[in-house]
Amino acid sequence: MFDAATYVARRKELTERVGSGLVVLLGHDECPMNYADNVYPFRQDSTFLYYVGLDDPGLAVTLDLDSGAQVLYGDDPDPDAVVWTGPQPSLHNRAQQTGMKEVAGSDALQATVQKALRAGRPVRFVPPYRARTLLRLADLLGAEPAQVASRACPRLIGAVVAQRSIKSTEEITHIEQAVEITARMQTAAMQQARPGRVEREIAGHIEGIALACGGRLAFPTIFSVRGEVLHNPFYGNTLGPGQMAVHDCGAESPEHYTGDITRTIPIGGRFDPRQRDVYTLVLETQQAALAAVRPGVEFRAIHRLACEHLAEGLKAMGLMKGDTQEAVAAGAHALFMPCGLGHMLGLDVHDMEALGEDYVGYTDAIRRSGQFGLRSLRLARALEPGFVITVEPGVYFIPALIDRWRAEGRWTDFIHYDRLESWRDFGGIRIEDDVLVTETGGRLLGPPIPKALSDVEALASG
Ligand SMILES: [Mn+2]
Repeated sequence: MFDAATYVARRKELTERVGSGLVVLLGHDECPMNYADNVYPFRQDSTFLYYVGLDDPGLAVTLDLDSGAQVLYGDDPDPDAVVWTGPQPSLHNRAQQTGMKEVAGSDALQATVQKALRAGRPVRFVPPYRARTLLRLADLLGAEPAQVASRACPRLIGAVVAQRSIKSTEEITHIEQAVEITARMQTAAMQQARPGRVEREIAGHIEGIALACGGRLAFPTIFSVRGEVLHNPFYGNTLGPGQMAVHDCGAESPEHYTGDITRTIPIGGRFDPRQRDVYTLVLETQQAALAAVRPGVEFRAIHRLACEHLAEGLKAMGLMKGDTQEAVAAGAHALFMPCGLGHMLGLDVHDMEALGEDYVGYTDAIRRSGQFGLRSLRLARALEPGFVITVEPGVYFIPALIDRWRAEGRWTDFIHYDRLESWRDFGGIRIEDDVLVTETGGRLLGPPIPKALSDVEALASG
């Protein structure tokens, strides 16, 4: 974790932003996998990590914004547990690490919350996404579980989003460390993705790199020759010559900051002419989008620019037709890119998504579109210095979507359905990098990761 001063300053800023009431920050408990004592690897809640930093289960914090009291709740280790866990720090030691003085047993939290409620004071918490946290909040509030989510505090959510959106220099260092590990994973996959190997062999090797570098995966790796399935968790295909593997992976740094990088790898080491055309289009689109990153520009405008770039290229390939701007305004290009151009990145790979995507990526003035494709854009609002974002255009040929749109007669003015028949088994291509918004533009984070067509071919052909 960072120095205590970092967490003290973050909590002070939160206090000033929110103003009054009792803030309750719940850390995570262990989460059983198949029986109580066999648990998933522990992952702390990211908002708790941000304000408290303590990476252990069973902790909570209250910030009394009126009195200034800050209390860490938890339990000192059971002396007998030392057999299983080895020596563990006391609650007091933990409090010192995060710059807090006052501690209390876990049981005391209920009384603190109930006292605030009885006094009619606002009890502020962020939306729970784990069942255990939801039930704990229900218990603390004396509410039905179904009522808890609606009592999450928009003012607290807004303050947390405002703070976590702007990455400090020390956070950027950790994100770059995560991207550096992720770069090794990408390079290794390019070297190992040979005809005859099975996807899981590559996925397993990549996961090992994350672990060996002191972190874990930030999300389940996508490594698939079925790249048109956007979040494909299946690793059972054998790599065949002439196929492409979409590889979207990210490591966490030891401090839980994440990387999120995608490359598309030609199996056998050479893209065929059609693959080259689409790869070049996606890469040029990404470069155009990256060049447009600067403070004050709405990310939805960069998304639109990227979509127009793709549609223009698809027209040149004979797959789309008509006026490019009209086609994109109508959403016809979403047949090929049905998702958003990118998202924020930080302690979460989709940073702060648990707080509510519309709080993170939208504002009162910039509302989410209901249009297919555009409605999946996670980030729309204007960029600010200190934002860390992904830029990840792609082109996908999704047979089920092509068939449905064709049957519905959708956008026949903009799409050459007949010509798409020979592209049904093409798969997909995505290229993704992580970018810091600076005062004047954007800076790619981490080391250069091969993406020029000839560099990727060179690595993939050994
Ligand atoms: Mn991403």
